[in-house]
Amino acid sequence: MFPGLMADKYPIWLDGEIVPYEAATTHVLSHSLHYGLGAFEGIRAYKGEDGRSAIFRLKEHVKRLFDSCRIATIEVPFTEQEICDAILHVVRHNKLAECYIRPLVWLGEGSIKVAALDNAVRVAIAAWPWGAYLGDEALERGVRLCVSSYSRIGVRSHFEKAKISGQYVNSVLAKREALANGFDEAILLDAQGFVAEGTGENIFVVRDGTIFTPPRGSSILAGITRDTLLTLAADAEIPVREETITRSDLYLNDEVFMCGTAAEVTPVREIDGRMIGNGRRGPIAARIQKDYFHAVRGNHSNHPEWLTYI
Ligand code: PPE
Repeated sequence: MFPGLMADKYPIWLDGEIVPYEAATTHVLSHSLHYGLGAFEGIRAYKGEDGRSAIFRLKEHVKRLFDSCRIATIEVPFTEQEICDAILHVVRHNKLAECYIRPLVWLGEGSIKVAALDNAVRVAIAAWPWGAYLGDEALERGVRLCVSSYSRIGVRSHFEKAKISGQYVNSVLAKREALANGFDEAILLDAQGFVAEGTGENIFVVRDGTIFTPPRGSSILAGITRDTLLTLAADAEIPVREETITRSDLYLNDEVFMCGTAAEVTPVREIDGRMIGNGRRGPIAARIQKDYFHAVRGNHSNHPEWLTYI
């Protein structure tokens, strides 16, 4: 089901040092395994035309990890700078020119009571090569989506700005349902029925040359890729409106695409069995995708501030 994963036994940074893959373990009575209080990030590194590799928007990802922990009332036993350095260290140690990086903060063994105020806070950073999240063809041909039967958890009980582990049960179930029904990915509507996001991606709709995406503060993760695309669209003078999107907008449009660190910029060719545009990657998705891959690789990019060279 996950080709390549077993072979990717790269050493992992664990609580301050690099350990062999097999040694990066936690006890079955780790609090987070039972209750889901933990936080994680997904970050990518890319190699540019000049042969140099860089981590994309490292500081922003590490800041969001700390923001997630603040919301989750977890005190990280490292500084943001130490975690940035640790990420660079593990990527260099594993000699990875291009990779996905997964920092995880969780509560270890100790009390198994709900509050778990004194359990050790553990931190791991894994890094391994990872290709296209939604399949190799997805970036060019586009993916097939369904509107999920699950709603995005509402902002009264879901911290939309945090990547808190337990919150992802909602995504896991929606993704499993979509795959079981033969789709590539699900779109979740929020509690009111407005379009929120994919299980691990933000969503963009194009109509008459304007890009629309749900606003920050709605039931979406304010993705770093989303923010990148808003900047790239402004650079390209493509008008963007952050506004509420309905299910009608998913059907009445010229193009749809999704984005995320893992998913990068993935065009959508079908939603609920209805063809989007002409069923192929549209011109605005193609333009934004090209600009995105230039930016992450530092090729012909106006945003060197987004790169931390390895
Ligand atoms: N929404 C959700 C729910 C989400 O999980 C992600 C990231 C995004 C939007 C896009 O955020 P950003 O990566 O900052 O642009 N999903 C991460 C995890 C995917 C997974 O675990 O699978 C990711 O893309 O790394």
